[in-house]
Amino acid sequence: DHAFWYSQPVPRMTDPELGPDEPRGPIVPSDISTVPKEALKLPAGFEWSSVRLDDDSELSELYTLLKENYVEDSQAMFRFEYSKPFIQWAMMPPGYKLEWHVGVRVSSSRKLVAFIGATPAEIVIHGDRLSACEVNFLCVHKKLRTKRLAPVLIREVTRRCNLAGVFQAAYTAGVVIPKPVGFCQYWHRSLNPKKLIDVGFSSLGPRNTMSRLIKMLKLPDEPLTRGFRPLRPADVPVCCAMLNEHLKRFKYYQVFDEAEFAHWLLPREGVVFSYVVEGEGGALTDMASFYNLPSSIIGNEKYPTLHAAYSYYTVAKKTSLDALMKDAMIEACRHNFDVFNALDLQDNASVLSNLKFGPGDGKLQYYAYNWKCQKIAANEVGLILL
Ligand code: NHW
Ligand code: EN5
Repeated sequence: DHAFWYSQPVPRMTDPELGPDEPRGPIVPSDISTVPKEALKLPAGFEWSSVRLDDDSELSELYTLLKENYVEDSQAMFRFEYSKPFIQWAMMPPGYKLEWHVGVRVSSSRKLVAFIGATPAEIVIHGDRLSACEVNFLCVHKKLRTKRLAPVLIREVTRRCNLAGVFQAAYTAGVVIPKPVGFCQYWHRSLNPKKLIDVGFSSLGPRNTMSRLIKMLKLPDEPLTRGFRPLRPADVPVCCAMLNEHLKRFKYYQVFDEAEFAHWLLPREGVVFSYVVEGEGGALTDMASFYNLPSSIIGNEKYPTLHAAYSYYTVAKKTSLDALMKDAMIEACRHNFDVFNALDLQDNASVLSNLKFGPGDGKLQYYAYNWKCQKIAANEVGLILL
């Protein structure tokens, strides 16, 4: 089994874990001279087509492909619905490459039926710094599933990354494939419990009532930390250094230059919400952020959309992580999100229960392509992919 993945430079499922003193490194050497110059062959009737995400009609095609065919929960009740500005944010960081936005079209109709995207990133894993890429938005139209198209997409994006001298990748998935370097669990904090229960996202415990639950989950109207305010362009140098310094504590993370930090963290309406704590003398002491990733509620007439905020980078230096996460949730509530989601990575596990999060039924596996290394525990994961 795993006929595709076992042809790739990834560990086998049955490989023993690397011991603490065994050397880490690439599984196959990086040799740009042997990378094929021509695209892989697609099945007859399909062709490669890089998707121009700065063109609204091509962006709309990818948006629709994902809205109708991307990730669902285990019971197919919810499906991610990344917005168009979110897709641009996720796929067009500084240094992005059009050729890494790999689309597949039906030749006759031009219909976009599959996609995989990669973006460049500096990744640190167990202290080794790699000029790598992050891979996301792998999607094959529902009518073309189980025809081994996904391996062709993955091989093609790999070839295009290799041509640019990139031989390692970071990616996450809800499924287990060879071979995770670690995994995290999703936790959820209800902001709008009545709607969440109505749509089957959560349920009312046997010894609970709606009014008790609403009261128990009620948040203040305004953030509680004095000096909590949106991140601004002038804050970028200080906050970029703060975040990079914070991430050094973990075993899998991304390094941001100031342009990347500005791209990933400056507030974008309806996409990413970021805040700092500004002290009396104007010193920036902490930051918090979350992104907006709604899901369609499959087959629900009354409520078409679940509005979910996902915890993004939070750095607690002077203020407690607990207080920062709570202020982020208060902001999410003010912006009418239904639920606040977080992974148990970084230091999150230590505050989630207190803040009335509960564990979800979803796990997120972390992967490293073409890199052999030791397993990483959830609280040693610093990397947050979208
Ligand atoms: S995870 C989200 C992935 N997308 C979805 O789940 C959307 C809904 N599902 C689909 O569209 C975030 C299809 O089911 C997909 C599979 C396209 C998932 N990752 O075509 P076949 C990401 O985007 C393997 C990797 O027949 P299909 C990260 C599967 O194990 N592999 O299946 C993406 C099997 O291989 P095996 C996955 O259902 C990272 C083969 O695909 C996978 O029609 C990509 C079957 O292919 C997944 N999520 O299409 C890797 N799901 O060996 C990047 C299934 O087991 C690697 N498979 O036989 C790095 C590349 C860059 C390197 C640069 C140096
Ligand atoms: C790569 N960038 O399963 C992304 N979500 O728990 C791709 N469950 O929402 C990888 N099943 O537990 C994506 N409610 C992998 C995740 C795919 C989506 C997914 C899970 C994460 C999820 C919900 C709904 C379950 C519906 C039935 C869930 C319980 C919430 C409850 C709130 C109150 C406190 C206890 C928990």
